[in-house]
Amino acid sequence: MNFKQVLKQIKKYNEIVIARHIGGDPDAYGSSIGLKEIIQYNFPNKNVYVAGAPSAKFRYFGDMDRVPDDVSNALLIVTDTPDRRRVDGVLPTDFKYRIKIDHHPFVEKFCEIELIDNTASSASQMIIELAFKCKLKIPYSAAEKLFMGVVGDTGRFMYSYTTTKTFDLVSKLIKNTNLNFTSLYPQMYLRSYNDYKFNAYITNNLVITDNKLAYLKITNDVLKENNVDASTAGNLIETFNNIEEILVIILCSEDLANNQIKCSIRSRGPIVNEVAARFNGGGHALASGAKPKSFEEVDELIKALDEVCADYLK
Ligand SMILES: [Mn+2]
Repeated sequence: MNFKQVLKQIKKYNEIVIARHIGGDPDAYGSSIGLKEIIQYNFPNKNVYVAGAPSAKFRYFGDMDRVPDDVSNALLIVTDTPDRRRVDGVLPTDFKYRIKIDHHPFVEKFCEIELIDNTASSASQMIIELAFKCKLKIPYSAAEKLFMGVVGDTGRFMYSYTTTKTFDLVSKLIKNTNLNFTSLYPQMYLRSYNDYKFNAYITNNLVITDNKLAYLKITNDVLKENNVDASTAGNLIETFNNIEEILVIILCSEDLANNQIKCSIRSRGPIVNEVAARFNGGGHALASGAKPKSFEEVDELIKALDEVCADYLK
């Protein structure tokens, strides 16, 4: 783990592109855009771009950039992404040099420098650490994004990989930038009434097995009837993490546009990312996603998760 090596490469390149994983979440957006703003602020002559698809839900993080066509002399920094195929918007092999900054369990090496800390709560936490260790100034707007990234991945400092280091770094971030962090929560947690109604639909239709696995298969017709998209269920899944009768929950939404079923999985104990990896997915031990191709495969995935729950309960 060497943050100084990262700084050395940042200093070397005039053109820097920062990418994160597809289906960005607050940590993905926060770590990539936060890092961009830090580099831009400390090295105003460099051209720094953030890559990847924009998201209406997370537009408060700011806009994505148009990445130059020719990046053969540019540095790529990928945050919050363990594997090449999940990088959004750019092809790592197009770049001159690659750096990964990530907190997921290791999947594959595709960068010259791989800064991996799977004890870190979030990639945003690692960017805060990078800035402090390398004595880079953190502009206010970057502090906002990095704070929201940490809050997103830790569930407001609730999940188990929230450590004293998380609190130390965040505390220092707030002090150094005089961050008004409570003002950031409304935009993060505001939901539409329609989403709440869909939340009620999920609550009323969940199937719960004897092994405390809850699942719901949501067809495109149901999505249309409820006026939501294939990402909505996944965005609501945290609200089902505190139900006594449920140990693991999987919500599976038909995603016709991409010819797959978008599955989000959350657990309060059983390890779920190994099963997710067998169905075109992965992620954290207790928070994963998968993208099987059909509802037949979804049934296999549900069965495998039910077995994981059964083993856990023994
Ligand atoms: Mn993350």
